[in-house]
Amino acid sequence: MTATEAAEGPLRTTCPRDCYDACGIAVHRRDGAIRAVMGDRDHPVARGALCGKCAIAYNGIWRDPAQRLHRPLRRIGRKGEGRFAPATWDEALGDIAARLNAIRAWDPARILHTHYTGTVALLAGWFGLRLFNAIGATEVDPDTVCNKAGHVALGWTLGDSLAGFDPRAAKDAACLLVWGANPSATAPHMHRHWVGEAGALVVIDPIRHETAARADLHLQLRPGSDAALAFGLMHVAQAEGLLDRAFIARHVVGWEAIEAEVRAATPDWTAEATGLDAADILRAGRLYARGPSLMWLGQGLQRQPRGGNVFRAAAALAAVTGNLARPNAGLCYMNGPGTRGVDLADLTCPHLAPAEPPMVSHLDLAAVLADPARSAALVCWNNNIAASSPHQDALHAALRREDLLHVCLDLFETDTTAYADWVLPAASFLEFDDLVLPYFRHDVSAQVKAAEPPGEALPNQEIFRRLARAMGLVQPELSEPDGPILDRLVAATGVAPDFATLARAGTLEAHREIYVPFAGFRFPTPSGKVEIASPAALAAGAPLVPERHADPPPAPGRLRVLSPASPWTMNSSYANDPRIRAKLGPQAARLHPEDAAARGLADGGRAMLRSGAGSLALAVELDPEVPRGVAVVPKGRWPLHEAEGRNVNVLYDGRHGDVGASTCVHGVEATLEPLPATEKG
Ligand SMILES: Nc1nc2c(c(=O)[nH]1)N[C@H]1C(S)=C(S)[C@@H](COP(=O)(O)OP(=O)(O)OC[C@H]3O[C@@H](n4cnc5c(=O)[nH]c(N)nc54)[C@H](O)[C@@H]3O)O[C@H]1N2
Ligand SMILES: Nc1nc2c(c(=O)[nH]1)N[C@H]1C(S)=C(S)[C@@H](COP(=O)(O)OP(=O)(O)OC[C@H]3O[C@@H](n4cnc5c(=O)[nH]c(N)nc54)[C@H](O)[C@@H]3O)O[C@H]1N2
Ligand code: SF4
Ligand SMILES: [Mo]
Repeated sequence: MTATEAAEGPLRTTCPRDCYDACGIAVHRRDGAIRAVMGDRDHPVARGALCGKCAIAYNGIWRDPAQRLHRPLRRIGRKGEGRFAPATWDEALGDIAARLNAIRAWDPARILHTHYTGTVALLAGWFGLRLFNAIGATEVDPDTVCNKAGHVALGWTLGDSLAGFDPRAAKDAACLLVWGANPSATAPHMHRHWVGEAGALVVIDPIRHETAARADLHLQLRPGSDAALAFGLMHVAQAEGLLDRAFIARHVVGWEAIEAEVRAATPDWTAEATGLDAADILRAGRLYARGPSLMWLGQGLQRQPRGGNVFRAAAALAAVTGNLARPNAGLCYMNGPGTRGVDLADLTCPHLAPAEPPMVSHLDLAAVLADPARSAALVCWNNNIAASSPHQDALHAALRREDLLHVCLDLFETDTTAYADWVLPAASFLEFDDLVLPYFRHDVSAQVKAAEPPGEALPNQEIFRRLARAMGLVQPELSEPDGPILDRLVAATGVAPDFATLARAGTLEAHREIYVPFAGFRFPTPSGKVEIASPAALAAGAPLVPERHADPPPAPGRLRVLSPASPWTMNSSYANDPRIRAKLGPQAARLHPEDAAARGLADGGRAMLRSGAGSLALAVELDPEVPRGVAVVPKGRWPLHEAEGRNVNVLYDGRHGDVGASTCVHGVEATLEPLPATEKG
């Protein structure tokens, strides 16, 4: 133990994974080296424990020097082979800068950059956009692979998708509705310590995950039938005098336009459309509408072909029952930096862009990368596209293009780095200071440097500063150092005067009183009201009002493939840790025993899952809790660890959802056929 540690205890920092929990971490060190990474006992969410996956990975591959990238790597093999030779930073940045400048002089929009939430810390997540804004590159719209439909739909309806309820409100709420989220995997501490705080817990999910199993009421509906359910729940409120007529009159536009549809959504109709029991629909409608109720809209919920419509219908339910803009009532999709007083533009500097930056959807990435007229370079950071983006076979084929300059920043050699011309070693969150604004609680948390990066690895933002310099770009924003930015952001939150003060505390609450989104009933829509009827939606080609829609059940012989989060990986992160891989077991499809029997499949047998886009050989796991017509194949495995070099994303052709060119990966339908035991997959 160092003298400092003896005096002050372990170093406090924050987990910056894309996770609702944003745990406080205690780093135990001895003689300057990290001994153990554990949950911070004093942190209100972590309460002394990391989740299982981080407890393994932060004490495994993330700190294993043999697994981490140390130096820039230059490709010496064919793309996809993953053969590299080490190079110096000067060689790497010199070559990348020269090639990017040449493309820039000709058509900067053919430089693509894709980034997502490998880390959500602000500098490592967002500083890089300054460079790409300055050169007028094309951004692969990050949210399109995750949650864009929900953002667009809530933007239309409420004016803001990033102002959600304060989780501290739960203990005074009569009902918490968890809709298409799986906290038991994706917010494990909220699952354990928080979801039970409200009077009643209602979960709406086709899968009976652990949070659903502990709920007072689990509505295990058919995938894609949630808008019909929302209308059914509004019907219960309408029929039982539980509508908030005063709220509707003052704060809602468009109730009259859906009222007849709500009247038609009787419990019997809704039961038929969703596969639920009418009695459960009644019970859920009463519990929720009586309120005060909180509605947590999960990201899994909107990854459906009509996910935008689902979100508009759900938000309408919250509005017409008056469960918005009140203490202990509200909805949460996620909480953005704005609820902490931070403007992301301070980090991304959109003013540097010569024009509105061009964008393409992740769903079109394979097609754009296959086309030299649309792409000449790709810079990828915080994002493992070869594992996690749709249309996997087509994307891998496009990444083999010899004339595409591909630069990839990561901590590890991944499926994506295997295709890169240059792999640049990034420092991990344990190795530099940064700021985390959790997207569930309204906290402000410090990420604090606990160790030196391995070898020559650098934080993303430093790599982008050096690249900008190598490219001869002189705007001062491109070289601004971390310290002043962190101090400015912390000061903007108001929780502390500077970063060092926050770092000593670890995490501070941004609001002393419970935060009430849309307080004073101020909705930042064009009308200032909740827009169930949205002219903006209509202008974008969507219906004026949400529709009483349910996807039909899969065609005979087909299964709806759901590929949600696994408790053992963070998206694709950690699937390279041997202890995590042991937890994951073989790639498998979980399905109902009757669906398996109908196909001649037994537990542990091998089968081929086949969609219009591709096919995947995997093991079969029987689970009576999975509803009929559904196969569950969790996301996050690394194609390069699989015999066939593929994961579940080979099945999704990248079809756009109804709103925002956003993913509808949970809308994939596939057949499943037995494979002879000898045929390897
Ligand atoms: N089938 C299916 N596919 C899905 C989904 C689904 O539900 N089903 N979900 C989608 C969703 S929601 C998402 S968000 C995507 C995300 O999918 P991924 O892009 O796989 O996300 P992550 O694993 O969070 O992070 C990506 C990479 O960031 C790296 N990384 C971590 N920290 C840093 C850092 O500081 N610097 C750098 N340079 N790299 C770092 C990690 O090592 C990792 O390789 O997957 C999508 N894919
Ligand atoms: N352990 C772990 N935690 C994670 C991640 C991870 O990969 N692993 N990923 C992180 C990221 S990037 C994100 S975006 C979040 C996502 O976290 P969540 O919001 O919890 O989303 P998912 O796990 O994708 O899906 C949640 C649930 O949506 C359900 N679902 C699918 N289709 C439908 C439908 O039609 N109707 C309803 N009602 N439910 C449906 C699935 O059955 C699943 O249980 O998790 C974050 N946290
Ligand atoms: S991934 Fe989530 S649950 Fe796990 S340690 Fe990080 S914040 Fe906590
Ligand atoms: Mo995500």
